[in-house]
Amino acid sequence: YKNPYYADGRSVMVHLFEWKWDDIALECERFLGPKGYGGIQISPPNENVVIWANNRPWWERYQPMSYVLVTRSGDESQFADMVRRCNNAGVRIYVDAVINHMTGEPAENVGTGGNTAVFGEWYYPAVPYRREHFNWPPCGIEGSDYNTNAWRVRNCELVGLKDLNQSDEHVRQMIVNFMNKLIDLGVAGFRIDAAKHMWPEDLRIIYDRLNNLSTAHGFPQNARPYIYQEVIDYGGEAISRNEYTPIGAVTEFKAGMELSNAFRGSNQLRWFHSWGPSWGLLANGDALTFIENHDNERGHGGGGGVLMYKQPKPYKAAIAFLLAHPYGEPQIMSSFNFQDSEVGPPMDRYGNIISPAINSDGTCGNGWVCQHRWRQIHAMVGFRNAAGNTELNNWWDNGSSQIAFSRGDRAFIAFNNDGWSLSQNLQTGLPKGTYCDVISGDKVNNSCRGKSVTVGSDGMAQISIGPQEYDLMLAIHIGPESRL
Ligand code: QV4
Ligand code: CA
Repeated sequence: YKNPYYADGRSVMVHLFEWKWDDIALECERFLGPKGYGGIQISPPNENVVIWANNRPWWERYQPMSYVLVTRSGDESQFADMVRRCNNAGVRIYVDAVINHMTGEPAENVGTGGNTAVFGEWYYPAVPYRREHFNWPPCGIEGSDYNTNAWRVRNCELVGLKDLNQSDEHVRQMIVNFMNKLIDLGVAGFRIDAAKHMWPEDLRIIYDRLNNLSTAHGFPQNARPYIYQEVIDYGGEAISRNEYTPIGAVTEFKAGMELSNAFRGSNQLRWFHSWGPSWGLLANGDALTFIENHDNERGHGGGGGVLMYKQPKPYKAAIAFLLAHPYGEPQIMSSFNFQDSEVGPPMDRYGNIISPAINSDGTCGNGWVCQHRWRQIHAMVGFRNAAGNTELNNWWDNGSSQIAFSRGDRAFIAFNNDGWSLSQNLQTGLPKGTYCDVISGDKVNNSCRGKSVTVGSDGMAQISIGPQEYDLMLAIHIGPESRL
């Protein structure tokens, strides 16, 4: 359950938060496939309750009404078309699976697929679920439970969301049917929403009943779905992420917290020489790493304090480190612009999501941020793919926040988060030649729009990054995007 089964030579997952299936299919073909992205986390594909009272907030999608594949992102045929086209473009799809709970008790009672429920009776006819399928009698998770009471965190309601009993055979079967349907449609795995709120032994039984990935969609024989479980664990709680690593990968929230802290200037980059488990992070193969997610970029999920698109310079640098370093399975966020933390994606007055516009310079419009299209970010996907599974070598630092390292003889990166210039002759590990820095500009017509770096036959090169430059890192690698 810990292998994302990316296509050969690819890496990096992007969360296309609230995107529509038709738009994702196009994005796979016109951008993500060509740029080397490995996969996409999509928003929950199953029917959710419609909440006009809050003007269609993004979080309505975390209140399931049924497992019918109809949402604002599209219907089942659009979903199937997206998965097929993305797989054909070499890009895998990972589903955000909301299986801990159903809805709360909203005033409105119609789902995105037109189904209704009887909230007061815990009755969801379109699944079907009835009262006996929920943890009973209902109780609400209180703040103090997280530190003291694992049972209540798992058997009581998370913010009033009706809590399914995953030890019930019928509940297991409905969840397994839903997930297997998605696997048969060609998805490569799942984010398990609110995994902390479910018992690991129940999850194990559910995972073990999942089908192998579909060979009809290009996966190898006997491939198990990639499973990464959302467990927020900064330490000190009654529930530990270590209870979940035996059954799948886990979201590593500490990675984004530490990198945000450092690139904000509150910690020196030299300490990242030992980045990985010795920082208290999960074992390499267990960790889904990211800077920010859809919750903490907007202060949900105990969030806050992480870098996000509104602080572009340190944010891009934190992502560059995340993608350059071999530790973890990295994911990046692709957001829509927001001021209000509840507001949903750009929509028309009927509630239909408005597609991103693609500007002539490749950036997005219509309210979509599209970090995955920022040059400094997609260039680092190319860097990671060029680096492959090479090790980290040639670490250098100045005793403060100027650092550099190489990945085997394939890729080299330097960062300057100090308030003065970096100007050094450094070992890049790369073959002799001239390389374009992929951060400061593309290679166009065999010349560099940004900086160029000349590597000598001994692998050494003069590296310069001033303190006031637009970006604080420089990256070069083998392969046509960088080498002249
Ligand atoms: C309100 C009150 C409750 C009350 C309830 C009574 O706040 O105190 O009990 O009414 O009915 C929305 C509202 C929330 C409301 C709730 C139920 O924001 O105010 O409760 O609906 O009506 C997202 C949002 C939540 C949202 C939820 C469902 O973040 O605000 O709740 O969707 O729409 C913990 C967990 C972690 C979780 C994180 C947010 O350990 O698992 O909190 N993260 C995941 C997702 C997240 C999602 C959920 C879990 C739930 O990443 O996006 O919550 O599926 O850390
Ligand atoms: Ca639960």
